[in-house]
Amino acid sequence: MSPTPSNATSPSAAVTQKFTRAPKAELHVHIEGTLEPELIFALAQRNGVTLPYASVEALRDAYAFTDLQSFLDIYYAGASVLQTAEDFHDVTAAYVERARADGVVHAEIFFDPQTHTVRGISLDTMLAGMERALAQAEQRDGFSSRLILSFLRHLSEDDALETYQAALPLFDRYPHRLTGVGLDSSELGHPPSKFARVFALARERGLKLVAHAGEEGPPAYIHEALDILQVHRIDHGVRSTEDPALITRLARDQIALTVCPLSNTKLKVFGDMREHTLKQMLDAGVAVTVNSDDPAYFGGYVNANYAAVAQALNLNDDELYRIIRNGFEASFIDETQRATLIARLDAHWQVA
Ligand code: ES4
Ligand code: ZN
Repeated sequence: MSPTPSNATSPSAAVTQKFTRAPKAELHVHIEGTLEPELIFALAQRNGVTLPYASVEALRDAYAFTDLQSFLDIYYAGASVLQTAEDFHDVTAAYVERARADGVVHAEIFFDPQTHTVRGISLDTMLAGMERALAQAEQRDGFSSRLILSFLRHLSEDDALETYQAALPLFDRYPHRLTGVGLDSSELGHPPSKFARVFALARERGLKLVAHAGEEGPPAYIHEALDILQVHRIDHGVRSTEDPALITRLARDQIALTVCPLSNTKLKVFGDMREHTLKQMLDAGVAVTVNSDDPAYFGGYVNANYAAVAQALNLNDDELYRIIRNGFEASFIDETQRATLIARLDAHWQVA
């Protein structure tokens, strides 16, 4: 049987079927960024919060971003509906369901505690809700996960240190789940070096370390995240192509980048997906992964991110396999689980 003309002219069509169902890891997703407008309205009503938007449609219409800050302003406003452990449970359970539909079998999920503690919500409340959803997903569906506590870089390091100290009992209570710290929010003007002390404490404690760097910020911020914070992965890192020595370093040391293609085009890091640096980095041997960042705001979960970048950059079957595999290689899981998940991917890839 010959393929239809549309298949013949679309090299990514055959590949599409295969990767949509492939088991994957998602290593860069903010739980607050998975709040769909419908859930924002439902939680606002449940909690008696008045939103400055008349309807779900009006809120969605406001999702026209010009840069990172224009997004963050709306993202923090949306996150204000999260108040009770039940709310944190519900947003987490909804994310897991949606991610599972895209083949995600392991997720490492950021949360921004300072966004909530400033409103009087305790770390206990956040963790209790998220843990209940993630433990259930693990038991019922075999969905494995980690949580990464992310510091807001537009706030002071003292604020981050206070947050870190307050979280110490939670690292003890949820050692299987809460396994790392990260750094996010407004990048320009807030270099990684600003958070040297809090990352040193987390490192001494043996936590996994990641930082957003080279999203809007320069390659120098990526060097700082590696040299000063000593992170294990870089979130975004898409501007690393501006520094050939950095690309060589990332490839040599196999520092994974958690790339989020739809985020980068929605926030105008790239004017068009065809300008995305993912393939250049992949060709140079950098361990790039594909992730959704804030899928409720950027127009797609993990498969939509793969599809968009695969089509724009003409990624072939082998390249997609490598990116998916990189996700498991870069996951903060033990070697037994890593081998199991890669074997599942290989079994799928060979027969699909
Ligand atoms: C974020 Cl896209 C992005 N960049 C930096 N910080 C963030 N927090 C949530 N999404
Ligand atoms: Zn992010």
